[in-house]
Amino acid sequence: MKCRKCGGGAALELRRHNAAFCKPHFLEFFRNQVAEAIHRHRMFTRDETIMVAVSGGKDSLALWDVLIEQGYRTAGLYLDLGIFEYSQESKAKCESFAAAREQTLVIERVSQTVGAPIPEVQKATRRPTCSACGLSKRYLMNKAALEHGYPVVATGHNLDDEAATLFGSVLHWQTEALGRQFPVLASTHPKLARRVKPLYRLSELETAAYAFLRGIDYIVEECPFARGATSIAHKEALNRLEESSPGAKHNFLFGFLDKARPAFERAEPVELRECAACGQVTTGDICAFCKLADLVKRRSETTAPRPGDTMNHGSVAAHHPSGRES
Ligand code: Q46
Ligand code: ZN
Ligand code: ZN
Repeated sequence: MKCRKCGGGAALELRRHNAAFCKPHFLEFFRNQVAEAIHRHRMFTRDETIMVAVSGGKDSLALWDVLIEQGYRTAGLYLDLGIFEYSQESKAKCESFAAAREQTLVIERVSQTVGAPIPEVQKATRRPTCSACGLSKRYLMNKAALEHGYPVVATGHNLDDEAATLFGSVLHWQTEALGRQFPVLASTHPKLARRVKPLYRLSELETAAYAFLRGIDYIVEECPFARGATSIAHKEALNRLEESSPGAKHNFLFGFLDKARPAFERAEPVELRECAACGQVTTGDICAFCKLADLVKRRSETTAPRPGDTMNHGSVAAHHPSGRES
């Protein structure tokens, strides 16, 4: 295999592009794809400071790395979800990444705002863990951006993530979600930060290769709740399609963005107001996050201490099952 650009030995073959690249030319390809995403969708300018939401995984750290390297002003945001050892290890990766590059890292603890770590929040809702987690993450990202004065939040969603989300929405014909699926979500209210996905043109394989070639130390383990999540099943189905027909994922996502999405866009923007409890933006009186936090609070008040519990007050739900706050 030879590099398409220089004819030297290739480090990576990209079947969907019918091309192979050596290390420097792959890194150039990666940066160009990110630059194209930023430019095409006017994601941000060099005058803005971008808050990069990092999980400690390859995608978000690759994103932060490429933005720093391209000279953008950035700050990291790590949301500590309180998910056992996974959260401790992923936080440590983000902290050492930020320290090595002398970047600001804002850390927000979910247990502080919601009243309990994610595994306990799930018990209060009795809905899939990822739905309470996703809601909390979106809320806290926006809250942190507002409080720290950052106009835009960038996430590490890649082409595989976006294609899997699209596949899930199409399977259930979730037309609202289809209308919202886009690499940029504009700020439609002074209290809403813009949300952007500069890696949407790059596959998971490509972000992994970038992280490896740049020597980024990321957490390889997935969140324990990712196992069995429907999004994983959707990714596997798309990977099988991709194997027999390279470029299928790309065509599925890009075809939707170019040709189908306008049909799902709302003619009228939704009316937004401020939550009566927390002041963040919502469509009702009380936002979904405050309702969730209230549910967690009520559960912790009614949860009677079990035999063997060392605590004799009603805050069992606010603690890690192992007795250690993460
Ligand atoms: S962190 Fe949260 Fe994910 Fe874990 S609980 Fe689900 S949504 S899988 S990206
Ligand atoms: Zn080359
Ligand atoms: Zn609220």
